[in-house]
Amino acid sequence: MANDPTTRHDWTVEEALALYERPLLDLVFEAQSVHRRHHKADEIQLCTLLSVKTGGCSEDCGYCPQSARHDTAVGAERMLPVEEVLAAARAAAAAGASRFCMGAAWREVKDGPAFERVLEMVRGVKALGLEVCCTLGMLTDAQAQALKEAGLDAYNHNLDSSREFYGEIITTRGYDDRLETLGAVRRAGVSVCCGGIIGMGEGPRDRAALLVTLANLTPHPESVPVNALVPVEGTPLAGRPPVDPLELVRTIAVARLMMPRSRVRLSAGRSSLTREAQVLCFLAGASSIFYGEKLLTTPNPELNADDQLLRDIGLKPMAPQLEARG
Ligand code: SAM
Ligand code: DTB
Ligand code: SF4
Repeated sequence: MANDPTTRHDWTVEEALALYERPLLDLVFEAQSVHRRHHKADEIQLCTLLSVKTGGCSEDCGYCPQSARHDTAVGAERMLPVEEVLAAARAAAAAGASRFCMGAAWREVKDGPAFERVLEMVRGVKALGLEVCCTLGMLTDAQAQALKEAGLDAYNHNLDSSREFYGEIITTRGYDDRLETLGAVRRAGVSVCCGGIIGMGEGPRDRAALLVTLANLTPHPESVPVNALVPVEGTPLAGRPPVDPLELVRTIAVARLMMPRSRVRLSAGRSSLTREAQVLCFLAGASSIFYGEKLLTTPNPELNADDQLLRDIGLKPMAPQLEARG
């Protein structure tokens, strides 16, 4: 019998690790069984990303090509004009995406013209009938509230790894800073999108501990992005060997079992996965992808390849889930 721990918030690392280490076919079977209880099995969410402010970031995240502390091919660029962002959002909607996510290479949001411009982007994207998401770094309660009032549906802010491993990757801000921003997002009534990265040199226990932190948030994050490290030349993690796709499958399956109602997103790293590995991730409970040729600064599969994959396996793009507006 599939075990269905719907809304537990008292997970231990030992329990999560025991799930992670189960025989793969049992784990995937159980994850798919739980998935089908809470989600439509033939639907996938397509989210399109756009970097609205690229590069020059003051943080030292070891994986990130946008950190000013790493010598990568990504330079500091100006913030995009609102019209250019809305043109990209219209194109994403026309291609079939239901959510549009805007990223900025900021440590934190600062009040002023740049934030005002983001609010305008949020209002504009929302008016196109898309779900709208942002990832802008740390936020205060007032900023989260302003984003909510502009129509923001979701905010992405990742914990990236376990509390223990986090310090190996980022030194310029702490785990508790991240949790504080997640609290501000939640208090403002914006959906929480929070996950991590695998393949940075962490072990199964770190992956289990990250999932425990996520699953013990009340309520669970509505979206859980699981990224495979995209190693970028010039970053400290450039030389990491590629993660075994089956580790990605296990991470997704355990996320699915621990947070049955959350949407688990197979996020960065799809360009280096075979179609078959991606299908296994879907079987393990992922039902969302980034759709568009570029993530923020690195390549993602071509639209044609993704369209073909979804057709071949019979998955249909989800429509935007917009809150009824009074
Ligand atoms: N600056 C904001 C922040 O850090 O919250 C928003 C943008 S940041 C690029 C969003 C997320 O992208 C990071 O938290 C990290 O999880 C993911 N990311 C960045 N570079 C990556 C890489 N090379 N491979 C996989 N994921 C990556
Ligand atoms: C998330 O978890 N993954 C996305 C999104 N949230 C913002 C970002 C992936 C970035 C990959 C590296 C790049 O393209 O710069
Ligand atoms: Fe800056 Fe975000 Fe990249 Fe970290 S992940 S360096 S905060 S853009």
